[in-house]
Amino acid sequence: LEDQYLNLARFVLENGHPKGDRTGTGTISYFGYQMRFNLAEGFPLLTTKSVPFRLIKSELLWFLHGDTNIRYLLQNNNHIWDEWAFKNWVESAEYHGPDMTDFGLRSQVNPEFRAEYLKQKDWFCQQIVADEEFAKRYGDLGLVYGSQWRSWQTADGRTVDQIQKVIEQIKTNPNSRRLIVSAWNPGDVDDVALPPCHTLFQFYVNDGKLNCQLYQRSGDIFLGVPFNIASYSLLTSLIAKECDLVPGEFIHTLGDAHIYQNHVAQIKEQLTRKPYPAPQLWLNPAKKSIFDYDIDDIKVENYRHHPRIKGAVAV
Ligand code: THF
Repeated sequence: LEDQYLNLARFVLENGHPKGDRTGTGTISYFGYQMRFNLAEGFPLLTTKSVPFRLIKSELLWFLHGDTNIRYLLQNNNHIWDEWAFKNWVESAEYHGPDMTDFGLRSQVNPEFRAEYLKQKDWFCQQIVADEEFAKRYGDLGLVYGSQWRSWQTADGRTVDQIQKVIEQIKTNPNSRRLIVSAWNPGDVDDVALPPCHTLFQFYVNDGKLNCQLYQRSGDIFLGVPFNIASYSLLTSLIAKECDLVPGEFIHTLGDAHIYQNHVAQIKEQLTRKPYPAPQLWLNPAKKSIFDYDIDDIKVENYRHHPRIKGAVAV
């Protein structure tokens, strides 16, 4: 199971080329790659480093609730989307703290700046949790996954709940070739902080199994992709359960598959490690609708893993 990921990392290290990027960090990049994870073999949470599954669950539940405000994430001690909201705050007229221009890159090269940045971001996060009004103004990431999945805005002013609709279609018309959810809205992408990386996914029902393929336009192989694999495998399992199907394959297709230059040492270290058997996913049998799950209704069991490997997130 995990070999699919390790082969990707090895392949991009060997065959990728240096490529500049929006964040200024620099990457090794390869265009077009596909992995297949058979979910019958176990749950594809990587074991060659510790991957914090609690962050994956709370992020997915956040998407599924249609929520786009990082307040819910912070209440669950999940900080993976902080930078994007923090950017809104420091660029606003209300912010009077130290200059935070280009904080992503500067915090990686300048330890003094990093300390100040972390202090400001800490204060910001506390404020989001403590003050609902502040959270409304600065915690919202706008038209990100939650909103595109659950309330896609149409030209004539309606909204479409793509998740609800695709589940209904899987139940009533499983042979459909239109079992698609799109997060990429060309009318919006110029107005959002971070246009969706997981652009589009499609389901396919065969032999009582639910398969899912994701097209991801851009994949951060060291930090993001392990999250994305687990997140979509979880989503597939949740929807399969609601539709009385078993999870089949998760097929992960990547566009720009890249390893950030400041993750190369980490990924090489990871490639020296031998995978453990994959863990299993546990879903509370009392829950049926995908919209009813709480954090504690979802668990991984028998998760044996190598130690954590740290890497900085490019902003
Ligand atoms: N930006 C970049 N540069 N890479 C991404 O993968 C990415 N995401 C989301 C939005 N912007 C992105 C956020 N997803 C981590 C993991 C996933 C993220 C963002 C950050 C991360 O830092 N993971 C750490 C653990 C962090 C912790 O414990 O708090 C790790 O070691 O895995 C694409 O989805």
